[in-house]
Amino acid sequence: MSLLKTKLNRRKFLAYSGGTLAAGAMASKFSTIKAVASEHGKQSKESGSKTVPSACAICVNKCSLFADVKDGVIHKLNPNHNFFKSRSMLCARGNVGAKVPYSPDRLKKPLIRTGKRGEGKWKEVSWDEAYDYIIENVIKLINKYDNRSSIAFASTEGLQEEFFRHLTSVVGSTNSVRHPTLCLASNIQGYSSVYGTLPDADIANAKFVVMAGSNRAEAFITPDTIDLAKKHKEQTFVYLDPRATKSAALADKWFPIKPGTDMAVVLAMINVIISEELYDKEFVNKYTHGFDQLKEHVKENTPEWAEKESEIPADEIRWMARKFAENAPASVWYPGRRSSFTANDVYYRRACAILNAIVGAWDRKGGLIPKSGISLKSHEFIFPLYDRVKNRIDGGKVNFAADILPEYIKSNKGMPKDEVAYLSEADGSWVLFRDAILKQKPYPVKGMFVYKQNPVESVPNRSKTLEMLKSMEFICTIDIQMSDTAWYSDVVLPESTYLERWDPAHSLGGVAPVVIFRKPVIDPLFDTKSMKDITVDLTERFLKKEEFWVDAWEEDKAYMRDYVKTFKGVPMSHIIEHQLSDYPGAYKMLMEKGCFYKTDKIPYGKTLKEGARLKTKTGKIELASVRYPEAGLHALPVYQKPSEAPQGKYRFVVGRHAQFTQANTQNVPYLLEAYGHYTNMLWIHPKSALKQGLNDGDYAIVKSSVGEQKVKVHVTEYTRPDTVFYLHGFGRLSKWLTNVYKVGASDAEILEDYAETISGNALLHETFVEIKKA
Ligand SMILES: Nc1nc2c(c(=O)[nH]1)N[C@H]1C(S)=C(S)[C@@H](COP(=O)(O)OP(=O)(O)OC[C@H]3O[C@@H](n4cnc5c(=O)[nH]c(N)nc54)[C@H](O)[C@@H]3O)O[C@H]1N2
Ligand SMILES: Nc1nc2c(c(=O)[nH]1)N[C@H]1C(S)=C(S)[C@@H](COP(=O)(O)OP(=O)(O)OC[C@H]3O[C@@H](n4cnc5c(=O)[nH]c(N)nc54)[C@H](O)[C@@H]3O)O[C@H]1N2
Ligand code: SF4
Ligand SMILES: [Mo]
Repeated sequence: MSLLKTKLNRRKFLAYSGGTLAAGAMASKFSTIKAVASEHGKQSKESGSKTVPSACAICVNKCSLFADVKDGVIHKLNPNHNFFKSRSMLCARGNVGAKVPYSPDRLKKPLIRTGKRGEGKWKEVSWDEAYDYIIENVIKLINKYDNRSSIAFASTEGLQEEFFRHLTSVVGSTNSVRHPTLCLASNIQGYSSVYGTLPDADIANAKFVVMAGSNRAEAFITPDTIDLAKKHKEQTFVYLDPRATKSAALADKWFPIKPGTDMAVVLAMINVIISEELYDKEFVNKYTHGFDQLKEHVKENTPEWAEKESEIPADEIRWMARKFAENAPASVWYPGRRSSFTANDVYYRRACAILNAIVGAWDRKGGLIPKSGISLKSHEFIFPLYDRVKNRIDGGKVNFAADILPEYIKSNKGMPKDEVAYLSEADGSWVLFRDAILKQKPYPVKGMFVYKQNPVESVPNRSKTLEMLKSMEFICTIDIQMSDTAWYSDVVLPESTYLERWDPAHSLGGVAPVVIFRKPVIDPLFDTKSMKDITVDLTERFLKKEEFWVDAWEEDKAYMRDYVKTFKGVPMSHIIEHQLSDYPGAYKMLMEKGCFYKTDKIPYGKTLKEGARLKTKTGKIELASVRYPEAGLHALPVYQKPSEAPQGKYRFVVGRHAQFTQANTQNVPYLLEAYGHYTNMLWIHPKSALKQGLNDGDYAIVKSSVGEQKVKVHVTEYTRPDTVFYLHGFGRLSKWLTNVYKVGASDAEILEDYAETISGNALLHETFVEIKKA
């Protein structure tokens, strides 16, 4: 639904889903951190010891924790043993979180740029000065372009993100762009088209698990990572990845699959299961739609065909299919998380979902489990109706959408070429969004707020992102450190770290939902604020500017005044109490046990009960989609052969490491030391290294059509000869990230910017690179 179409239905529009209440240098780095901490200890008025419940914010998992604080200094963070989701674990990153507030590289005061953009000249200012600067610029831009949508809002999930989104609504822009189209948008779309939701997997009880491109041993998702590591005896774990990651080390079988061909394997498994009549007939009849179409569709997809595509032996595919059916319903083709892979990703994820469905491994012990949540009381979210607003810049038909499709997919009739078929109103599509800004089509967007996101490193094709930032007349970034995006901004606001602020309660969906929250473990060390306070302060100041509201309704202003009153006067603890008010005793449990849950048992079978409906058009599991053909897409997942690497080039893939979160924790000395190398390295197979004349430890230039980087060479059999890799988050541009500034190579710099046009997800595995000795 378009925001503009909501005029008639103005008070009903809950715009955003889930909105609740309303190296040698190393040693010296360590001592600096210790010095900052002990310095703070001297200053702190607190004395004695205390234990404070809160939650980690270093990655998406938000593990509940108890902090030990001594004399006002964080001594240690401990896992919360009540928090069953993480199975009583805080990972290495979570532990090192104790040092985050004391990092010498963190932001300490609001900053306004004084030199040229990206030159790194800043002046420290008061919050009042920063706010005045922001308000003046926002009003100037809205007036200049006569359009509130001329200001964009970019953000990544987190418990304070809802306040940032409120700021979006105050300014009144339709242009918000969030992290899903860099991460899991195609996964959500693919699974939802079959089940109406992206489910979780019951790894603890599954007997047969296949993970393809989900490196759970290094890319942590709780509880899956821990359950996999504690693998029970009856479990068989098969892992498909062009690289031998730590997950491969845990696996019973690892297949170095040819990148981009996973769907061929899934279709062949479906083919075997159907042709050998191993599927669950009763389940298929009762709960699914379109089985006959599916049967017809996969007729030609034999294991022998899939072997040619994927390079996994046909016999092994047959074995996987039979085992998958034999162990059902305790069988899982793991849905994974990041799916910003290749151009047929949505169809691929649909195929995975279908595989699980035909053996009846849905909503039953050991299978796929629909996500459930604990619904918290929320504030109705209102998007004010201003006159000076235009539709999203990346929405609807855009005449350049074909530019972001890789060549080989352009002939595929099931792929939209002039728009994103299922563009999320709140999330947008990052790659299209940036192109629309650069092309100034359909209108100019010249201002930008960025919250808890670092698009310079997160969006493929870094030079293009820099070009976009340079085209802006105003950029405000809210971060805890000088990210590369902050480095190119005009005003930088320092948020208090997660250990220094209250965050609202949040329900973590999963096989068994649980609510967490954040409470300050220590007082803010520097002149920082939470996003909530920043939003409230700015809303209050905007309210004083008559000229800002000329195109608003009186009731919108009243709503904003009410918002300020609610969030300014009321402590967060009261807000959390309100959020949990449907559950007697919940608030007390949250404060004492650090988390709130109704049960830690998985509620199997809710969607299989008589009369239950899934959120699909038929209410059933749609093996053949009813909606897709209406949108000009295929009803069934169609395989598209990926491009072969051009002569002398290699496919570049991305991935994670247990010590680092995205492009976020690389600057932390302890984690860099634990990683061991202090920099990232190019994984290249010995045969390919020989061809390129490279030895282990040499430096190489890795070049794509959009950029090049110099990187140290790591010759290893842990990657396929046609595939190369180096870790995300290095080769940074911000000089204030002192441990990683220009250390190693940036992957964003060399990734070509393709997108998948059903969900709008970026494609991070469609780049081929040349490699030469440096
Ligand atoms: N430690 C840590 N944990 C994290 C994060 C983090 O940054 N650090 N981030 C969190 C977030 S936001 C996300 S989205 C998840 C991401 O977690 P995952 O979804 O597991 O993503 P990646 O680590 O990116 O792993 C992708 C893997 O796919 C492989 N691969 C590449 N191409 C192909 C292919 O065509 N087929 C197959 N089968 N494999 C392929 C790559 O080699 C890589 O090992 O992790 C979450 N957890
Ligand atoms: N090349 C490449 N691109 C990728 C990926 C990849 O593997 N390779 N992975 C993709 C995936 S799966 C994802 S999810 C995205 C993630 O991309 P982003 O959402 O950009 O995430 P991060 O790189 O972790 O950057 C997060 C920023 O938030 C800041 N931050 C941390 N805590 C706080 C806080 O409490 N308050 C505020 N205000 N700021 C905070 C950090 O300092 C950092 O600058 O990247 C995607 N893009
Ligand atoms: S997995 Fe690690 S980094 Fe992520 S929230 Fe949990 S403890 Fe923190
Ligand atoms: Mo992600």
